[in-house]
Amino acid sequence: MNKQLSVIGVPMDLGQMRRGVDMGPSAIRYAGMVERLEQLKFDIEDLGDIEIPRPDPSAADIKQDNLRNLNEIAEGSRRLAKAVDEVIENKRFPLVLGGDHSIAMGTLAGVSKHYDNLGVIWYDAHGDLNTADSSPSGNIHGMPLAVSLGIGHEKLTSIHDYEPKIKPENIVIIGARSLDEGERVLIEEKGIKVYTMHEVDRMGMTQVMDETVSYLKDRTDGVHLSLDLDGLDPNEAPGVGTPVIGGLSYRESHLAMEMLYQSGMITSAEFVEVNPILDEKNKTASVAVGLMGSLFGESLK
Ligand code: 5AB
Ligand code: MN
Ligand code: MN
Ligand code: MN
Repeated sequence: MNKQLSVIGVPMDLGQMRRGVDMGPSAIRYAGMVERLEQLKFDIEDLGDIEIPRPDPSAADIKQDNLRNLNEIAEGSRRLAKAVDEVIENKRFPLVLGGDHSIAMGTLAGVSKHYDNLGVIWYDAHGDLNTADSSPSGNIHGMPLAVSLGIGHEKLTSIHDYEPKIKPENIVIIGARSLDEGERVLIEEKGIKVYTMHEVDRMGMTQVMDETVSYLKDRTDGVHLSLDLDGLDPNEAPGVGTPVIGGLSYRESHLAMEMLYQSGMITSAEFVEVNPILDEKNKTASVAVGLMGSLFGESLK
C-alpha cells in the first residue's frame, strides 16, 4: 500500500437538506485521524478543505430540474476533482473526507482519469443511483454513482471533462437496504453487483468480502472505496442525515476494512456523510477514524 497519504476535506452540504454535514471533515480530524494514521507509519499531508461555493440566498432551496444546488455542486466537484487528480499525479494516496456523498462525483472524476478500469466499492445503505427523473427528493447526494456511470445531468456527468468515469461491471455495492424503484431498474439493466443486507446476513461479511475482492481483482487496475457512514447501523453510527435501520455492524465493518487492507487493492478512499450536529459525542466520526485504522493496516496483535 502507498504510505504517502494526502487528506482533502470537502465541507459540502448542498447535496441534501440537513445542515451540519459540512462539518464532517472537522469532526473526523477532531476524532484523531492524523495521529491514528501516523502511528501506522504513514506520511500524511493534510491539504485542508476545498472551498465550496455558497448558493445565492435568494435562490435558496430552489430546485432546478429536480437537482437542488446543481451549479454550486458542479463547481465544488470540479475543484475537488482537480485536487484529487494532483494528489495522484504526485504519487500519493488520496483520502477524502465528506461532506455529503455528492462529493463522490468529484473524487471519482479526479481518480478515474489515472486508471483504465477503476473498481469502486460503494459501502452504503443506499444505491446513490438516482437521476433527476427517478429521484424522490431532488437531492444530488442520492445520484453520484449514476452520474459517475455517465447517467444524469450533463453539468454533472462532464465534470473534469471526460465521461463516463466508471463501468457498471467494476462496481460492488455493499450494505444496501433502501433502493428506489429507478435504482433497482438501473442495477438490473447494468448488471451492477450488489450485496444487500439480505446477502450479508445469509453469507456473512467474510464471504461477501472474499467474493468482492476476487471479483474486482481480475477486472480492475485500482479500487476506490466510497464509504457512506449510513451503511452502518444507526445505533453505531447515529450522526448521519439519512439513517436506515438494520445496517452493518461496527464489527462487520471493521472486518470488511481489514480484509480490504489484506487485499492490497485499495488505491483511494473517501468517508462521507458524517454529520456532527446529528451525532452523539462525535461517535460517528470516531467510528470513521476507527475504520480508517483498519483499512490502513491496524491490527490487534
Ligand atoms: B446517500 C434517496 N434514495 O435519492 C434519495 O446518503 C436517499 O448518499 C439518498 O446514500 C441517500 O433521496 C443518499 C431516498
Ligand atoms: Mn447512504
Ligand atoms: Mn451515499
Ligand atoms: Mn446519507
